[in-house]
Amino acid sequence: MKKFIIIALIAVIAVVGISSLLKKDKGSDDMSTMNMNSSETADTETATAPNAVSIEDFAFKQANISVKKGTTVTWTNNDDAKHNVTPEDATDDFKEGPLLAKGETYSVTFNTVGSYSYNCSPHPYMKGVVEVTE
Ligand SMILES: [Cu+2]
Repeated sequence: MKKFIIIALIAVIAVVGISSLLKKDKGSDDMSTMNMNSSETADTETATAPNAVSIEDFAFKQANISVKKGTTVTWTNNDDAKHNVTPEDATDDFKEGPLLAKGETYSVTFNTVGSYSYNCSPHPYMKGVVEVTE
């Protein structure tokens, strides 16, 4: 009878021990999965200069940007087609740019706070806005 009790005790200890080990493993698995997910999220955010606008696929990217007063914004044409930057209301700072071939750039320094809408004169449906803040 004593032998049976000892065997039963060992069995109980073994079961409790194994199940707590399994729980631990599961917990650490969840943790590592979470860590992987958070680093993946960070990687997907690509850092682009806030004052750079790419012209690609017949669109300005990003179409809407916000910069501080005194910032020079540079547009780069990455399309095979020629594009330009044409302000809706030209100012002393912001004038119509030349037609840009692929790889060419156009830069404008915005010295006055305001909202500057522009498009591409050959393709007026291509639109963008530069918000200039204090
Ligand atoms: Cu265009």
